[in-house]
Amino acid sequence: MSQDGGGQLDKKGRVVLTYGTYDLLHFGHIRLLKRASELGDYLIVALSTEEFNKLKGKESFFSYEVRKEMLESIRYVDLVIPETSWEQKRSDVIAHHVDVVVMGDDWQDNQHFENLRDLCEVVYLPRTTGISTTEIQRDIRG
Ligand code: C2G
Repeated sequence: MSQDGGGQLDKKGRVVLTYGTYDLLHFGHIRLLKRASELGDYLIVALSTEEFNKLKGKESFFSYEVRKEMLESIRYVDLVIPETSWEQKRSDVIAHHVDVVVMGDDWQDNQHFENLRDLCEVVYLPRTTGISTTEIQRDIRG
């Protein structure tokens, strides 16, 4: 159980945090979120804003608000917060009393996440093969 500042046991229990753009939501995203939620009691998704997507070299089809609305409708997701910078991860982990940060293994050993290991666990889960936002966009364009 994670502790809040007042020493009260946090009612959320074990807190999980993950990051992503989650554009054109698909079953690869859903399977990641399901598995991430199974690692704790409360799942937070830090959702990339359109400005941050630019820093990642991405441009999402759906706006931040629509992507947030879709994530909030998923039973595995308890809270959606904005991801606006690479540097916010440490403060996110501290502010939300995160016990484990989870990402798909395309991020395996990435320093943005490895640097969190003094604060919380870091877990990489196998990506779902055969599906990606990029492939969907390519297939729709024909
Ligand atoms: N994912 C997956 N299987 C897929 C596609 C995506 O498991 N077929 C996972 C990714 O590994 C990631 C999450 O779903 O953990 C969200 O994927 P993206 O929206 O592509 O996230 P990304 O752009 O990698 O953003 O600060 C970190 C970044 O914001 C991560």
